[in-house]
Amino acid sequence: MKLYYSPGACSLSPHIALREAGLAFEPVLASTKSHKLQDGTDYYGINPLGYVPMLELDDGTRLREGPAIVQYVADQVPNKNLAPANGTLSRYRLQEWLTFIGTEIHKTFSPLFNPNIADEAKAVFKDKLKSRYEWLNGQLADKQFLMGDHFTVADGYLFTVTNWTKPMNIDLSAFPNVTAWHARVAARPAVQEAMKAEGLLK
Ligand SMILES: N[C@@H](CCC(=O)N[C@@H](CS)C(=O)NCC(=O)O)C(=O)O
Repeated sequence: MKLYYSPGACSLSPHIALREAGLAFEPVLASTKSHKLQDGTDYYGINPLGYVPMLELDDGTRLREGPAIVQYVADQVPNKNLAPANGTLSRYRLQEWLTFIGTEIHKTFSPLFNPNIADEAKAVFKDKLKSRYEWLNGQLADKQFLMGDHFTVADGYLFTVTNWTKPMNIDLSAFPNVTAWHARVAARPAVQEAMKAEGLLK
């Protein structure tokens, strides 16, 4: 398999999932700025939407959208409990989390990276993010991970986007359950490996 990724982008989520799963894959850097691979290949020719992540399976099938990719990865290794079994209520709970992270957190961060958006507008998105982290802080009060005692691909996704609070100067110190959860996820060997491979950690 090939994972098209850009360092520190939302593709870190499937990158973490693949390493947690222990599956063999080739990371292929597709810059979110130049939309080119390192050998100069135009990434739009591979993914017409131009964004990462994208997973290419061994038979050449291409899968887009982070929440779909991480569930595909989790389902390859059911014994690792990276996602509850399909058809169970817990699986819908995981999808509830992945959708929340994608639409309420990930896509609220995205305008903050856009140099053409005014600071006043960015402040609105930052306030929305704070309200979502306040909700998460309550949800994580009595849990090790989003789904309970086990790490799932939802934790890898939330970890990835929560990393962006640092460059965006969003202070999470009012949300101690979130910061404790973030440190718990950061300490996982697979997460450390993924971060190192992307040059985010020494
Ligand atoms: N809907 C996509 C969005 C992916 C996305 O926002 N990717 C960003 C990086 S976090 C990207 O590649 N941006 C560059 C671009 O859109 O050209 C998903 O959830 O996988």
